[in-house]
Amino acid sequence: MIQGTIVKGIGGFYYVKTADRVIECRARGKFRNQNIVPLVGDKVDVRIDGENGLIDSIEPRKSELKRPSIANADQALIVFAAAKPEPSFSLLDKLLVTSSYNHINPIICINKVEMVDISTIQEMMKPYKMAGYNIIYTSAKYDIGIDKLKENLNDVITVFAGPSGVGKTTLLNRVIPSFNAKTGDISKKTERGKHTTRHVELIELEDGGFMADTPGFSSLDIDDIDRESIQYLYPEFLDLIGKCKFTDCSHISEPKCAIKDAVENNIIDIRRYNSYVNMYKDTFKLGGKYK
Ligand SMILES: Nc1nc2c(ncn2[C@@H]2O[C@H](COP(=O)(O)OP(=O)(O)O)[C@@H](O)[C@H]2O)c(=O)[nH]1
Ligand SMILES: [Mg+2]
Ligand SMILES: [Zn+2]
Repeated sequence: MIQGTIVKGIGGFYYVKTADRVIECRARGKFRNQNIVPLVGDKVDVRIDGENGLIDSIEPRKSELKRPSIANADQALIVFAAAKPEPSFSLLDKLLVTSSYNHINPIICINKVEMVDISTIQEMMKPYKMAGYNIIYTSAKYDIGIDKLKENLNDVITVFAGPSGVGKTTLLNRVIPSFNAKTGDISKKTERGKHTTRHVELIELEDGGFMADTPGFSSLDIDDIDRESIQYLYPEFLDLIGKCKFTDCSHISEPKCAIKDAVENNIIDIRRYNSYVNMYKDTFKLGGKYK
């Protein structure tokens, strides 16, 4: 039996990357009987049978995304452009919250940095730096920050997130030069349809680890998040939760709220706090859950 990671699945065949090669595999019948569908990203045990293999067991998944369909993603590289298109901070916050909720570590990547004055970009990203997020500044076009980005991708499975046109495919081509994916023009807004039909593939990085080749998906498909859980998905809140006057404080309108105090004292950025309030209030429109 050898161990490997499923890097591609097409028509009942699974391609499993082992230490030294990729093996074409079928899955054992028992999975179908148990209603288990092997996913790209699954860590599996393979029984070798001549040239081919048979997937014998699947390790429990650390994370699971539905769209793109991928197991065990460790990280989400959340890409926005410094300009063209202008970043949407509400979408950024949503992607941060949903990736953390799915136990996927978020990294923020601001691409196209050559288009905007660096001090303007840093000011723009200050709330996220204060919150403790890992932020990488890149220009895929001018090869800025690519080495730093690569360092952050070693040994783990990374998926892209972010709107289309920000440079995800261009970054992927920079990080893995042997992989030649098509970049799109901002004007082409046909991407969604394409993504839902295509197969996810994991591309191996030079120094170990994998990147999913899915192009722009602008929301991670998630299970519903309870209203009370949202606060735990804002990392800069964590030390203060439980220190409000009311133990079940929602940090919206209660008196003596530790979170609101921190906002007053510029320890928590007001933009992030407002984003929390919006997300919290949105759950009332959505029947109690954030979707
Ligand atoms: N100015 C500039 N343009 C870039 C940069 N990275 C990508 N682009 C351009 O942005 C457009 C969208 O890139 P693409 O990689 O297809 O974006 P995706 O939709 O996120 O995959 C293309 O025309 C790229 O050439 C960059 O760092 N600077
Ligand atoms: Mg793309
Ligand atoms: Zn509070």
